[in-house]
Amino acid sequence: RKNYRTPDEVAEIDADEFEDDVGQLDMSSALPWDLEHVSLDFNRLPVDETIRRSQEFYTFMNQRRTVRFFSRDPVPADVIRNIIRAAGTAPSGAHTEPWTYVVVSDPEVKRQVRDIVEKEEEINYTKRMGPQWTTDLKPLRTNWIKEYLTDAPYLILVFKQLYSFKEDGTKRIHYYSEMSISLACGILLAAVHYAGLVSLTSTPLNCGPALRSLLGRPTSEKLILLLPVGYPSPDATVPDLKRKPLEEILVEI
Ligand code: IYR
Repeated sequence: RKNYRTPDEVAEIDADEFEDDVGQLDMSSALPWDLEHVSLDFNRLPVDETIRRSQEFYTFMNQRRTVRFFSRDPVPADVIRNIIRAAGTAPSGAHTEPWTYVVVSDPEVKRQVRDIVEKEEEINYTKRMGPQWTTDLKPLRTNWIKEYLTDAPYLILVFKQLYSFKEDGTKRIHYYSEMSISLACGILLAAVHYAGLVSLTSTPLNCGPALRSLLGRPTSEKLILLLPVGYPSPDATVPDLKRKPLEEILVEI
């Protein structure tokens, strides 16, 4: 077998994931060669029910808001586990499932996460982000004080696995891991919303390595999303944002 990739093969792999491991290609696929294909379990709905559901789901998802003010009220751990199960149903390149979800409820660890994030975010806001970015953000009234990181009963930290290892110890390439993890994050947000909880999609700049070490994750994993999850505080406010109408986001050809 050739130990190089054809241009077409290279084009199939995200540039940021194409590593210099072509010499390590081996014939053992990550999934079994003789993987069985079974009948699809599919329940076809009457078309009027499909129309109704599509409207209902849109209306429901349109009620989702990013929330920055959390109640300290507890949430059953099984709810969070089910939400993670739902995120884990996302499609992934070559079914590599390139994700690790770290759920933090320990108050001391939440405090340490908050310390790391606030320290970096203060530098972000005052030095790294620059005047254009901070000006663009002003209407959202964010700053580097992150009370939600200790108020919310759970922090979900989503890590992307850049690669993993097969049973025989060889490296398993994770194709399209960035897209796969993004899809999983979308499902995660929908699952939180469906469970009647709120979240805040936060991507703390420059905190990845420190949070990865704090949580004992390997260097093959990269922090993608930090999601406080819980109930909103009773006096929570949100910016009065409007979403683009369909005409602005849809092109029908
Ligand atoms: N990460 C910072 C800043 C921030 C950036 C964007 I783009 C936002 O939409 C919101 C905040 C923070 O969490 O405050």
